[in-house]
Amino acid sequence: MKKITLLFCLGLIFACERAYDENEFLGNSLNDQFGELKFSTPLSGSGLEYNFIQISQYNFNATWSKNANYELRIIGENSNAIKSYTGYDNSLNADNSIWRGEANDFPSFKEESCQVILSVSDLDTTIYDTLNIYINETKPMQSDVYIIEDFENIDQATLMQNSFVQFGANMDFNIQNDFAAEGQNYFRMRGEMTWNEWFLGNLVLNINEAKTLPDLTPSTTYFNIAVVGSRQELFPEDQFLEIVVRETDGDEFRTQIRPIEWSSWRNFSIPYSEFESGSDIAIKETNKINQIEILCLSCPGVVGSQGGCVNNQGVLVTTDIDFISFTENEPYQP
Ligand SMILES: [Ca+2]
Ligand SMILES: [Ca+2]
Repeated sequence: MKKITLLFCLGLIFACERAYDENEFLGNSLNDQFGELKFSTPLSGSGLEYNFIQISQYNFNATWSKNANYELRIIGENSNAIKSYTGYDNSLNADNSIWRGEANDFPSFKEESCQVILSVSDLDTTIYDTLNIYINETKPMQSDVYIIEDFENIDQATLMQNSFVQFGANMDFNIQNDFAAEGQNYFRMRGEMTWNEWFLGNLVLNINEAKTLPDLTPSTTYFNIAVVGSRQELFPEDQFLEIVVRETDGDEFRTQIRPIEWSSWRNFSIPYSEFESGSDIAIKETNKINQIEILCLSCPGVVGSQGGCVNNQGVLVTTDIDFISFTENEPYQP
């Protein structure tokens, strides 16, 4: 009898515990579903000034009344750089909003004012809070970045001394200084092929002694380049870049970014191991790289029977580039 009573009591406790858990679960869920969405503590950061040289990471804080979808956006007022965070939670904290000064993609942040916008949404309401901060010092360059060309400290004639621009309409292969991915300058590769030719022009970068790479492992090395098509979102069919890496021993390795049909800067970090060679015996030796060629190509605006794309007539090819580098161990972080 004693045993039965004990079992009964245990059963009762267990049942009560289960009922309590269920209630709690229902309560949270009901609150998440039907409770009013409002901030409990407002959006705050770590002061107004952000110095990523002195302090490597910051985070943001806020709490709201229930679990809901949130988006935090940090927007650089001059650069238009964006860093964003999204999730489903009832707070921003050191676990879900760590910021080391990086942007989602190019353009990178500058020393500038930034607006921080938090939006939290349930099925029928979106609440906002905002904050203004200032970046005193941008994030330090990650380790093991080998910059090949950022177009900041080179003049047009020097840059183009080994390069070639095809005959065509509106050919524009020039350093530009509006809306760069990084710094002030980038390189425009633009034009229109009015005859049956895919190749518009190239940029040939010789790697001099000062820029010679160390002997890096191809499988942990990335080739990085910022690329954007037309800002007008009018893209010719099949415009692309071909990238050729050459070594002193005559080996060459190629890859393509194809097609290019987006209108804001994107960083491409291509594992060097993915570059292909036509030769079975070519060996990638980064310390022997002495030239990088970037070719701008597009389906020409001629009829299909000639191997072209008739819809490309009158459409400008645009494959702008910036910040060409190699990195070791990880992709370049804009
Ligand atoms: Ca640049
Ligand atoms: Ca080689």
